[in-house]
This record gives sequence, structure tokens and C-alpha cells, in this order.
Amino acid sequence: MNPPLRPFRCLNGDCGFPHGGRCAREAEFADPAASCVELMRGEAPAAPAEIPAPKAEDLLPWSGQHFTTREGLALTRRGKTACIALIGPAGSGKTSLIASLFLQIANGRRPGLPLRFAGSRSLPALDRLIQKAAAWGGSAEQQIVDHTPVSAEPDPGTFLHLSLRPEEDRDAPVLEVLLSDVAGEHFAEWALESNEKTTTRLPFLPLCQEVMVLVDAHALQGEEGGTLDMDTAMVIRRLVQESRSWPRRPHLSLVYTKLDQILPREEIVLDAQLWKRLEDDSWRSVQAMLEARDDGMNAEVTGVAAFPCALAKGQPAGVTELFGAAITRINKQRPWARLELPVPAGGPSFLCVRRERP
Ligand SMILES: Nc1nc2c(ncn2[C@@H]2O[C@H](COP(=O)(O)OP(=O)(O)O)[C@@H](O)[C@H]2O)c(=O)[nH]1
Ligand SMILES: [Mg+2]
Repeated sequence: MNPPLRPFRCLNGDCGFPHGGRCAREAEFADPAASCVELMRGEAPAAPAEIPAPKAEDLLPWSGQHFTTREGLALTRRGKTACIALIGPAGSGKTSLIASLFLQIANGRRPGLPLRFAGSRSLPALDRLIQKAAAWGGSAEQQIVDHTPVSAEPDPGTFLHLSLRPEEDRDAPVLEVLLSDVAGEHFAEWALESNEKTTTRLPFLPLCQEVMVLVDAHALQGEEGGTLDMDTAMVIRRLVQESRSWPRRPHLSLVYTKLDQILPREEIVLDAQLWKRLEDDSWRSVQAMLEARDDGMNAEVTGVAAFPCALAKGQPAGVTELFGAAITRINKQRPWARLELPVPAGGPSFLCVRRERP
């Protein structure tokens, strides 16, 4: 659309042309409006430009809710990222573990995690999560967090995001932490059969430097304990097998959850003795972890009590320690394995800049 015509004005003080009079340089210009360099359009407000409707791909990349893998990938290109996958059957405590971690970071109680909160691009999603968890009264009948829905999308909303900064007062870079929060049902399908459909639904797994396989310690001791152990062992074996073709093999942790349901609170001491006691009920999973080690992976057993009681009555056990250890391991890794290229003696100096290549 053409802009509307605005009135003339002229910088020449003697000119009457803008006011319907005569051009001060009328001898020079037959058509002052077309030729005079002094004459210009006045500054009437410009018509509002037509703003085209945004295309889907131009919209802000962050919705404030869970990240998709594509958004997670975009973040990994911006700086140092810790990608941590929490996997395990529905009800094993994945979402509760993230809620517990976030509540502890927000409260400033972070044993074993020397990093502080520096932001989150999924703050509304995290906020929704902790609203319910913080209101939990401690009863086993009450849900601590909502059940994570099974998504029909090929890439379901996957990650919650946290930016963490070292405690020291120096200008250390922020670490971007991505925590996967996918419904357990997707992993069960994948463990049963790895095909195009089941693997494309978990596209983030090969990106993760850490994989935590969660198993409900209380359920292991129940009637369905044997089946749960068998399912968990199957997930671990699938991970071992699939990760052989990933760019980097992740560190694997078998995490016993809900320890408060099998031990009095004062007896939750996270040590080798406790894992030994739990081994009888989870011998298949432990066996699968040993196979992972034999296959060259770093694999260890640990445990947490993310919500041992209502928030006002006590602290979780092992949560910040679990993530602190994972992040420390990730921090020690270089972003990629570098290859040293030899620089020939007497060669051109510009070759030095190519010495290190990804
Ligand atoms: N007592 C106790 N219950 C827990 C704990 N963590 C989770 N739960 C319970 O287990 C339920 C399922 O946990 P959730 O995090 O939704 O499992 P997810 O399906 O793996 O994400 C929660 O709603 C809680 O009721 C814990 O540390 N202690
Ligand atoms: Mg969940």
C-alpha cells in the first residue's frame, strides 16, 4: 500500500510554495515539487506498516513449557550443556525427582551440588510441578506430582531446563541443564522392541551424557517386584546395546527411589551396605548393570528419597548429591573428543590454528 501524501515543507525560509504561494527558486524549476532539492514532505505520522502474521517457524523458540528435542539441541549449540535422561516405568519417581531437585535448588539447600540457580527457560512448567509437590501433605494416598501424560506426538515435550552457575564469585559460564521428563510407557515399548517407531520417540537419548534408570525400591519388595526387576533389567540391556552406536556412551546409574518407604528416615544412609540389601530384590537389574560395565560403560548403583515426608517436615535424601555427581562428571568431559593434527616442521604458520579439530 502506498503511504498517504503528507504536506510539503521547504527549508528555504523565503519559499511560499508549501503554503500555496510561490517557489523561492521558481526561475530554476518549472515543476518545484518534482525538482527542488529543498522541498520535502512534512513529518505527518506515517501510516502503520502492515505487519505480516508470524509464521510458525518465526515464533519464539521457547514456550516456557517442556522443551522438545529440537529446542534442546538448539540450546546445546549455545554453550556447555548437561543432558540427563531419567528413565524408568510409570510411577518410578522421575517427575518427583525433578520436582525435589528444583525445590532444593530454590531453597538454597544443595548438599553435593556446588551450583546455584541462574534461570530456567521452562520456569512455568517447573513452577506448575512444584506447586503441587510443595502442597503435598505427606500421605501415601495423595499424588506428589501429576502423572506425566503419554504423548502421541512424534517428539513429545521432553526436557525441563535449568541454568546453573558456580557458587564462587567469578565469571564462570552458566551450565545449561536439560532433564528429560518423558512418560515411562515410551521406555517400556522401546525396551521390548527397538524399531524406528520406538527409537524416534526417544530422539534425545543419544544426546545424554548421563542416564539414570529409576526403580521404585518399595515396589521391588511388593508382589510385582519380580516383573519390575525384569522390566528394569530389560531397559538397561537395551541402553547398553543401543548406546554402542551413539556418539558418546553415557554414564549409567541405577537409582533406587522412594527409599523412605522401605526404611525409617534416620536409617536412610546411602552407602554400599544399603545397595547390597536391595540386591536380592533387584538381582536381574544388578546383573544387567554388571554387563554394562563389562561392555565398557561406567555404571553405578545409587538411591534417593525425593519426598520422604511433607516439605515442612524434612529434607530429601541423596537428590542434590545424585545430580551434583552427574554434573561434576559432565563438567570434566570435553565437549567432544579432539584430534591432534601434526603440524609439519617448517610448514606455514596458519596450520597451527588447525592443529585441534573436532
Ligand atoms: N514416599 C514417596 N513417594 C514418592 C517419592 N517419589 C515419588 N513418590 C510417589 O510416586 C508417585 C509417582 O511418582 P512420579 O514422579 O509421578 O513417577 P514417574 O511416572 O516416574 O514420573 C508420586 O506421585 C508419589 O506419590 C518419594 O521419594 N517418596
Ligand atoms: Mg512423570
